[in-house]
Amino acid sequence: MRVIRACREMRIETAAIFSDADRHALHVQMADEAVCVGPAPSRESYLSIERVLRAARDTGSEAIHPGYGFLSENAEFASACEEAGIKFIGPAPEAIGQMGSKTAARRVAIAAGAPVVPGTEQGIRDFAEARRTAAGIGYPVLLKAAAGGGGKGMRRVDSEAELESAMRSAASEAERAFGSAEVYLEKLIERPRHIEVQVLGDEHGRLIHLGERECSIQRRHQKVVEECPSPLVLEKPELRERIGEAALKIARAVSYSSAGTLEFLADQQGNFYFLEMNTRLQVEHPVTEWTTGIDLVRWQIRVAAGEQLSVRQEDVRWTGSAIESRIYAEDPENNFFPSPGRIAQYAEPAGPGVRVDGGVYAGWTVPIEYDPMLAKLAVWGDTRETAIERMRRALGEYRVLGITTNLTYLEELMGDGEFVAGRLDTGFLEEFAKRRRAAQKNEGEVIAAVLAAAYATTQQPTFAAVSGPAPSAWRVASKQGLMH
Ligand code: MV4
Repeated sequence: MRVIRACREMRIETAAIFSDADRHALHVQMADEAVCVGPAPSRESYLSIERVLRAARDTGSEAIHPGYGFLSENAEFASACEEAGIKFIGPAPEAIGQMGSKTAARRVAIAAGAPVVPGTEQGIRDFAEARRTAAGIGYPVLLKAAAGGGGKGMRRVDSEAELESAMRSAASEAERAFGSAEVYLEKLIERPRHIEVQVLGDEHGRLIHLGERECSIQRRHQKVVEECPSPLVLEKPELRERIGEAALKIARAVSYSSAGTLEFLADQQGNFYFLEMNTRLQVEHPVTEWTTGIDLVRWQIRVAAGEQLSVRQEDVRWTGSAIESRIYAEDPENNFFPSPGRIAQYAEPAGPGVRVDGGVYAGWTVPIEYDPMLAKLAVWGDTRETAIERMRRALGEYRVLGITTNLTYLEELMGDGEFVAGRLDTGFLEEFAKRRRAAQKNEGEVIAAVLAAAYATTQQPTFAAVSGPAPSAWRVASKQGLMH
């Protein structure tokens, strides 16, 4: 949807692909034409290089935007596009390949003089080497999959006694998930913040950074809320330039073109370390677009067409605060279990400072086969406080009936004292869950106390004693969990 919108504004015709499970998806209706690439399992459709390229040829496409996920960070796919004479809208296959190996990415960063987490530059070959290196780094350490990213195959190791079995399980998980058992070691940073930097380059060596995004609000390596600026940058404005410069050093070292993101961890002392690079457009790009006024997808397309990046680093200015919430079809009261199904009613929020990047409509059935993200809601405000209040307002306006969503949960999050104070780290959502449970328990006790008191004074059984005027249909639906 995002790519189709950019293309339409540039008068570029679009052809979408879809799997059997996505036959009725919104992007299929929105594109100028659409081609089925196979059955629901992504291996046989969206992940099939052959089928995607055939669809491109059949539609006479000149270029492919890979979106995010699926083949977007697949160097083999980028090469195959090149060989087929179809422009891959993204970086060169070499840059994707270099960053795809997390150990190679660390070596690039070290050679470029950027700060990296203390750890190994190569994969670990055996237990003896693991013991030596871990002792050198100092416990606790983190075992990671070289071909991984996103947290899979990661193991925390607190002492030498745990090292051998952790290595065995990390390596076998890595082999199963990524087809490579290579693992490496890093010093564990306790409760870091996750801050990433957006970069944008052309194919003539121009490269700029567009500042940071705060991405610490995650659950099981799924981001939930992202913002620009990071509250840490609001506290220490000089951090943006330092972390931006570090990102540029690394991106330059692989001659990066197109849009890319460098992930950093920031510790409680204000140090930051390069973690890995994502060589694609990211889900959370709207917050950067909004604070900088730069259309990332439009620029991806322009630089892929060979244009020079006309925005200079000194032209980049950041205005106000932007926040994005990811709207998921999931049940926060039931361990965030996916809640696919038919959307009975659907109404997006609107008004000042609100942007919805959605992919759903009333009457559509959220397929069980894929990620249950329905939409992204982004807001802008002149200050972080204004943006938070606007997000709360917009979440309250959002109507999704028929399935369970995280809308109410997000609304609560916008009112959380720690969030509002900007005290964020990667443990935030776990702590928030504890605060919620405590509040829910307290709410239950208050209701019980009110009912008891009402009965004591009126001698009338409960509901009639305490209920006011009859509630509206919306409110009844809300209380019964039919809404949101
Ligand atoms: C770490 C870390 C602490 N120390 N590395 C998780 C996903 C992957 N991209 C890297 N991750 C982490 N690497 C060291 N040396 C903590 C995490 C981490 C994390 C990072 C970003 C956002 C959320 C996270 C949640 C748990 C752990």
